[in-house]
This record gives sequence, C-alpha cells and structure tokens, in this order.
Amino acid sequence: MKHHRLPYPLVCAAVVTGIILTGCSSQPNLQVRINQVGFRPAQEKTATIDVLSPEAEPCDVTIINTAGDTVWQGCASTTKLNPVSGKPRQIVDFSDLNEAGEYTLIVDNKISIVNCQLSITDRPYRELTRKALRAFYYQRASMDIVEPYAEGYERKGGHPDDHVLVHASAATDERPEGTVISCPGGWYDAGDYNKYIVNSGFTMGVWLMAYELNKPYFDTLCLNIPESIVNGKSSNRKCPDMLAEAMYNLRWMLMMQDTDGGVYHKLTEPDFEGFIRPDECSKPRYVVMKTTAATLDFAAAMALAARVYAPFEEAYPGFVAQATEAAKRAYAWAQANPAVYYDQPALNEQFSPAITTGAYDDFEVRDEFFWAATELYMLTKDRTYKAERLPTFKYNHAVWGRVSQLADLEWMMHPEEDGRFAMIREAEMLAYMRYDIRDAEKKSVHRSPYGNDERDFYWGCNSEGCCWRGIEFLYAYRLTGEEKYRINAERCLNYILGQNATGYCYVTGFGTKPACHPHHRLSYSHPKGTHPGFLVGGPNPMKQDAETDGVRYPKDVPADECYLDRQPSYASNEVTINWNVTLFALTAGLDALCCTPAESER
Ligand code: G3I
Ligand code: 9MR
Repeated sequence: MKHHRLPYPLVCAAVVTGIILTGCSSQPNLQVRINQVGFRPAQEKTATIDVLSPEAEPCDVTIINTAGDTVWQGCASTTKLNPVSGKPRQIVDFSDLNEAGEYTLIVDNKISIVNCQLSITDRPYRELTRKALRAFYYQRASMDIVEPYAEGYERKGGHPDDHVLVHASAATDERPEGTVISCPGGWYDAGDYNKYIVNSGFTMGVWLMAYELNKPYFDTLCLNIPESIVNGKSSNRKCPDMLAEAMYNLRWMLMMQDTDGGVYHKLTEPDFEGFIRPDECSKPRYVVMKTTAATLDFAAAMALAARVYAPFEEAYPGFVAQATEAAKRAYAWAQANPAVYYDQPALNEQFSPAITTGAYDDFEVRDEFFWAATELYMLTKDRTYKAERLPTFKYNHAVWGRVSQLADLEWMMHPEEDGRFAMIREAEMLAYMRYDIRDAEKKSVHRSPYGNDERDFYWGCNSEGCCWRGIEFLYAYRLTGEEKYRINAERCLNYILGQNATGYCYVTGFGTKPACHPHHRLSYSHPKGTHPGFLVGGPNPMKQDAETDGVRYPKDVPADECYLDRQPSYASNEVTINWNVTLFALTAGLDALCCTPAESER
C-alpha cells in the first residue's frame, strides 16, 4: 500500500532523498520521543508523542518503509500526564512491526504531522557496545592515541605521571612529602584529567562483573585497541580485548598502593586544568592521602581481578599473584585504619598546596568493607572474610560511594556459597523491581521503569538511576529467566536512547538528536570534537553548576528536563568512566542475548 501523505516536508526530505537524520542537528521541538538507535525485531517497541492538551484524542500513527509503503497503521493511547512535569503525552505501541528495516514513523496529532526515524535490526546494540567500550581507550592517560585504533581521534599522550609528588597529606617516613613516585597509565576519570581510586575501583567492579555475566560474548568481542592485534593477527590474542582494556587501568591502580598497603585516594593536579589538550597540561601532579574507602575499593577490585584473570596467566604473567597480594594487604591496612575519611576542606586547612579537584568523599565505609570482604572471600575461600561481611544493608542501587549491592550481586550469583543469604537478597531486589515495573506500565509516559519521580533526577542519574536499573533487570533475568526483566532492561535503554523527557539520545555520536557538547576536555580540545560512545550525566535539578559562567538553565524547567547540552554544564553533561561502564554493561548484556557467542563479532 502506498502512503498517501508523503508530501509533508520532513517525510519527503528523509524518504525521497534517503537522508538519515543523524549527527548533531538540533531539533528543539522534537515531538516524537523514541529510541533513536534501534530495536530488535522481537522487542517491545513504543514511542512517546507530545500532545497539546490532556483532552487530546489518540493520534493516528503510520509507519512507512524506505520505499514509501505503509507497513503499519494504528492509534496511540489515550493521553497521560508525565508524573514529573505534568505534560500531556501519548504512547504508541507498534511492537507487532517485527521486520528488520529502516522506517519513518509519522504521527498525525490532528494539528500537525510529525515524524521520526525508526530502525529495526537484529543487533541494535552491537555498535553502541563497541563504542561505549572504546571510549575507555580514548580516556587512557600517558600514551598516544594512534591509528588504526584511534578511529579518527588520534592525539598525543599527556600526563606521563612518572614524576608524581607525594602530597603532604600522604607523607610517611618512607615517603616524605615531595617524594617522587611513578604512576603512569590508567584512565582519566571523566571530563577532567585526574585519576581517582574510589571511582576506578567501582568502575572495575562493574566492569569485571559484566565480564563474568557475559563471558562468551566478551571473549570474542573485538575493540580495535592496540592489544587487539598480536603478531599481526587478532586470533593471536591471549586475552579478550575488554579485559586487555581493563588491564590498562588495573596496572595503574596497583601503583597507587603505598608500601604499607594503604592506597592513595587520588592522583591529581591541585586544581582542575583548563579545557586544553593532555599534551598541553603542565600542572604538577600529586598522590593525595590514603583513605579507608579508596583502600577497600582497591582491595575489592583487585580480588575480583585476581579471580577473573586467572585463566589469562600467559597474557599477564604474575598478575594474579600480584593482585591477590595487593588486595590482602589493602584489606589489612583498612582493618588497621577503619575510619580514615577523605575530607577535602579539612585536608586543605592542614596541608598545602590546597587540593580542589573531585572529592569522591564517603563517610560510610561499612559497605566498602562488605564488598572487599566478599571479593576476598570469593577469591580465597578463606572463611574469615566470609565472617567479616556485613549483610545488613537495605536494598540500594550501587554507585561509586555505595557499593553494598555489588557484594549482594556476587552472593546472588554464587548461591552455592550461602544459599539462604543469596535468596534473601534476591527476593529483596525483585520486590523493589515490582514497583518499577508497575510504574513503567501504569505511570510512565515513556514506558520506562525509571524517570517517574522527581527524585530520579540528580548528578549522574542517567547512569546511576537508569542504566543501573537496566543492569539489575539483566541480573534478575539471569537469575529467574523471566522475560519481563529483559523487557524492562530494554525499556531503561530506550529511555537513555531518546524516549525521554528531553528527547535527547544521551550517548554521544548516536541517534538523531545526540548529546553533542559534553563537559569533556578531551572532546573539547580535539580538532574532531566530541568523541563517540560517551554517556552524559543527565537531567539534574540541583544545578550545582548554575553559578559557573555560561551555565544558564531555562527558568522553571521540570526535573526531567533539567539538562543542558552545553560544554560548561558539568552537573548535567559531563562524562565519566563509572557512568560509561554502566552503559556498556547494559548494552552488552542485551546484545549478548541477541546472538550466540560465536556471532558476537559479526
Ligand atoms: O545519590 C543521591 C540520590 O540517592 C539522591 O536521590 C539524590 C538527590 O538527593 O542525590 C544523589 O546524590 C548526588 C550524587 O552525586 C549521586 O551520586 C549528589 O547530590 C551529588 O552532589 C553527587 O555528585 C557527585 C559529584 O562528583 C560532586 O561531588 C557525582 O556523583 C560524581 O560523579 C561527581 O564526580 C566528579 C568528580 O568529583 C571529578 N571528576 C568528574 C566527576 C563527574 O562529574
Ligand atoms: O571540570 C570539572 C569537572 O570535571 C567536575 O566534575 C566539576 C565538579 O567538581 O568541576 C569542573 O570544574 C569546574 C569547577 O568546579 C568550577 N569552575 C569551572 C570548572 C570547569 O567548568
């Protein structure tokens, strides 16, 4: 059947000329909110339509293929109000369109005709996963980023970090203030160029747990990083690419352990660099104060790494023994120093130079003890570590400063270690999910288990609220086999990829309306600009950056729209390693379900 409404302007532009609306074109009045990257054929598929009033009649929706033929026709839902903003929206469910292809979805809302691109493919999350992982290659400190691995984003290395000063706050008899140590490598944390152990430890935890959950998938995934090719061939690799990338950071982390077993909180310049290239940076770099939180996150990450890399001794001789020893020594240091907190204002009263970069401060470390003890037990099976875990945390989403859920998930995935405990924690997690699933179906105008409450929006919520929920759903799917959990993991991803209140695809380089101006020094200072594959922080009504020059939020904007795609907006538009790891843990987990292991490279 030929579509009879073709003369409408955008439809023509897109369909007749075959232009796909990708790139950084801004569409401020986008009225159809949809996953802009793609759906798999059998997936639930919905889009959210703006309407002008709560009384609006259900819109007519038509979907046409690239030849202009109508392939689907139907009606949107009745109007619902967004529980956060009160704005009227309708949802169209076209799940029964299940043939792969590129389409245009056209909505007649009785006042105007609006449309959007729609893609259905067998592997919608494959390239997204690859790019989200490759983002870490771009974040590598102390080395040149070179072709063919740079894929267009070549740059000179900076921050050799072979001349790092021991800050007064970290001085010991063995390493007095000003001692020079060498700690090269690792990933830049975020939009800034510093390296923070708390956040690195959390990132490694999520990273390696994602590997454990999807081993066959990651074992064959090729990232085109320098370690991908050994003696001219990728088939000579002795370790999966994603573990090779992680090793770049793990090696740096190992160097952050002091001789007494304690671990420096961070390696940093005293105050943030400007928006310049890494090779232009010249501020001195310090290791600052050992803390209990950093030392425990380090212990957990190293213990987990020692377990995960055990089969790859040939690729990294001696690493497992080194990581095991480092983890044990770190844990012992934390036991002897159980309450050394990072308090930057207090530190600056006592020592100089003053340090004003990211704090990653955390004054509750029982969860870090729980996680470290858990990972040490899983590695060593030494029952003293098992006895030391503190299973008393109420259910909470994991974030850099609250890691008890990482431990919970380990126990859930290893029920043979303590079946009763695993069952209790799993039941609690599933109970919370029931609320979110109910919200997705009843309250949400985006068919999303996330984003239906003002409190869902804060610094980093795209990762900590939305992607993390998706990851939890993937665990739930793995534990129970129930399809509803996979569906809700996909719904979380739909939200990130455009079916949300701003209509942005929150991943750089993807979708028709991507985040284009992240708070990211590497992107800003590079001639090619924004690097692809980065998840931005997301709407944040606390606007901690509102005082910074150039950050002006529109007045009275609802919480779920409090997002600025502007480079200065670090509170809503920065990128970080701990957020990107949740992005790929979610997309990889979903992509792995789309293919057999042997196909993961295809
Ligand atoms: O977690 C709570 C949440 O439960 C609550 O509902 C919500 C509303 O009250 O607040 C949430 O807390 C926020 C927290 O981020 C979430 O993790 C805090 O308000 C917010 O201040 C905090 O911001 C942190 C920010 O540094 C400022 O300290 C971010 O997590 C953290 O990612 C960010 O880290 C910075 C580094 O310091 C420097 N490098 C860049 C990096 C990313 O911006
Ligand atoms: O660029 C910094 C970013 O990485 C941090 O997350 C953020 C909060 O600590 O701070 C940014 O730096 C800003 C600083 O805090 C205030 N002056 C402007 C800086 C650059 O925008």
